[in-house]
Amino acid sequence: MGARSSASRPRAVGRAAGLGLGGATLLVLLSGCSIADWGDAFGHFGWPSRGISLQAHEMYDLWIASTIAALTVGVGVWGLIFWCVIRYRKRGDELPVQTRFNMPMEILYTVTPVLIVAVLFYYTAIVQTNVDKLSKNPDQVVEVVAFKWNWQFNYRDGMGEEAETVASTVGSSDVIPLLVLPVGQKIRFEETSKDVIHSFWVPEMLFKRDVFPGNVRNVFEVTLDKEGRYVGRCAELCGTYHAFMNFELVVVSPEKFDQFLEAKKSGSSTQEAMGAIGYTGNEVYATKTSPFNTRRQAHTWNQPETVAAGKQD
Ligand SMILES: [Cu+2]
Repeated sequence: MGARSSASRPRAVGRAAGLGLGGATLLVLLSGCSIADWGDAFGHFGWPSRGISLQAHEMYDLWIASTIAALTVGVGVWGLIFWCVIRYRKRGDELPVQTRFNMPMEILYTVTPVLIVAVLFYYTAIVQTNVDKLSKNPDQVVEVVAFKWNWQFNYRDGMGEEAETVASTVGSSDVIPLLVLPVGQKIRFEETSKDVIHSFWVPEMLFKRDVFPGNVRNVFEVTLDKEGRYVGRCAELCGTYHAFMNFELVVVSPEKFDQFLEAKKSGSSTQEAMGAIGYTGNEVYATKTSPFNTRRQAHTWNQPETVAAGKQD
C-alpha cells in the first residue's frame, strides 16, 4: 500500500505542475486582456511606457510577454518547492521510500526548458530583426553628432557620409539641443562622435545605441507614432559633464516638420523655426521621463529669470 502510493506520487506532482502552468497560461490567454493591458496593470514591469515608436511597441510587448511567462513559471516552481517542503517534511527517523527516477518527469524536466528557451529565442529574433531593419528609402535622414558634452543634429539630403547637411540644430552650455521629427515617417539615424564613445538614448523610444568616433557609423531607424516632447540623453559615461548631455525630442506632424525644416533651411534660428510652427516657448516642455528627472525647470530659450536647461540650479 505504502509503496504503491509513493510510486504514484511523482506522477501526481507532474500532473499538478502541468495543470498549474497550463492553467496560468490559459488564464493569460483567456482573460481577453492584450499585452498592453497587462503592462499597464503591472506598471510596465519597470519600463517607462509602451514607447513612442512602432519598434518600441514590439520590444515592449516582447518584454511584457516574457516577464509574464517568467512569472508564471516562477509561481509554479515556488509553489512546488513550498508544497514539497511542507508535504515531505521530516516526521520521524524512518527512511522515506527511495525513488531513483521517474521517466515521465525526467522527460518533462528536459523538454519544458528547451521549449521555453526556443519560444523566447524565436520571438526575440523576430523583434530584434524588425528593430534593426533598415529601409531602402527612409523619409528623413538625421546625422547625430555627439561631442563632449552636447549634441548636434544634422538633417541630411540623403544617406551616408557623402550626403549633405541641409539644416542642423545644436546645443550649447545654456541651451538643450532640440531634435524635431515628424510622426509616422521612417527616420534613419546615422551616428558619429567627434571624440569619445557616447550613446544616443531616448527612454521613451525604449532604445539606445552607442555613438562611436572614427569610421564606425551606427545606423538605425524608427517610425515615431506619438506626438509630444521627450527627454533624450547620453547613456555612455563619457566624461565630467556626461550627466548634462541631454536633448529634447519634439515629435510633430509632418506638415509642421516640413515648415520647421524650411524655416531652418532659409536661415532661421532654431528658436525662430520653432516659433514658425507655433511653439512660442511658453508651452509645456519635456520635463521628465519616469523614472529619471531631468532637473529641467525652465524652457530652452534662457530667459533671464529662468534656469537654463542643462545648467545646475
Ligand atoms: Cu556622452
